[in-house]
Amino acid sequence: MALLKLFLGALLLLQFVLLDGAEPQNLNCPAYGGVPGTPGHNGLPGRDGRDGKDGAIGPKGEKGEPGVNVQGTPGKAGPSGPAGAKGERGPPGAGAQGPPGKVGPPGAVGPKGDKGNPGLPAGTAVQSALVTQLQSDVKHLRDRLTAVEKVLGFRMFRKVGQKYYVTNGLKGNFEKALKFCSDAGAKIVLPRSEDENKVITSLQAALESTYVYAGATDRQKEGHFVDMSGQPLTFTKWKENEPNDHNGGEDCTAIYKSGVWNDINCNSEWHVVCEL
Ligand code: MFU
Ligand code: CA
Ligand code: CA
Repeated sequence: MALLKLFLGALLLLQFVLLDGAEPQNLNCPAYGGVPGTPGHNGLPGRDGRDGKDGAIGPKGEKGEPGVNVQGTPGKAGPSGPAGAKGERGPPGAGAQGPPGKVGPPGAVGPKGDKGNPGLPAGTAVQSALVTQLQSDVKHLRDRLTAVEKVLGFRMFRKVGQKYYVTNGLKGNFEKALKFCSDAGAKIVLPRSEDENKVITSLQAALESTYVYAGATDRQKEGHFVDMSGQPLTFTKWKENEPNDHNGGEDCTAIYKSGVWNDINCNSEWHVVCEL
């Protein structure tokens, strides 16, 4: 009897376990689709992309003006030089007793001095550096003023980069051109770039000049044009088929009003332009 009760209890328990885990039964009700919900918000922005590749290297900049603080600080004073030779003996006195003799030569070198004081305090060092800088700035300004004052002595001038091109509208052969420029503390013009070459043509337009002499010759070696220091030319603007040493007698250079160059006879007379 007890065994039957136990069996029935176990059966009941098994039924609960099985029914509990099961899904609710479909009760045959009709199903309707729900109303669509509102769209969700936009997501957060994504992370930054990776860096792009480096761009190409830009063109070279123009040459800068010369610095003003180019002079370094003065060095320490050097040691004193050796004593001079003993002076000649003075003439004897006229009367009974002559005047006292000259002071004798300096004595022998003394013993080594004590160790010097430590360096100046920081504030004074800054002041002394400032004075040095000002001295260098003043020198630079003086040099510039000297150049500008020279330029003002000419009838016409142009500034190009750090150079001044000057002229008095004078004409002469190559030798005369060289002398005129050197007497003025300048050099005969020699354009070193297209920019400089253009500035010459602007002076030529003002002068109504056909040719201006340039400081380049092939007197040393035919066909090999060099500047007045004998250095090869770094910029040229020869006209087509030039230099041609026409008639075997063209060793000087002239800039035509259009800017192109021609080798010409050094004795012909053309406008003179100098550079400072
Ligand atoms: C060209 C030039 C000469 C000269 C002559 C009249 O030669 O190269 O320098 O100007 O003309 C044919
Ligand atoms: Ca020649
Ligand atoms: Ca020629």
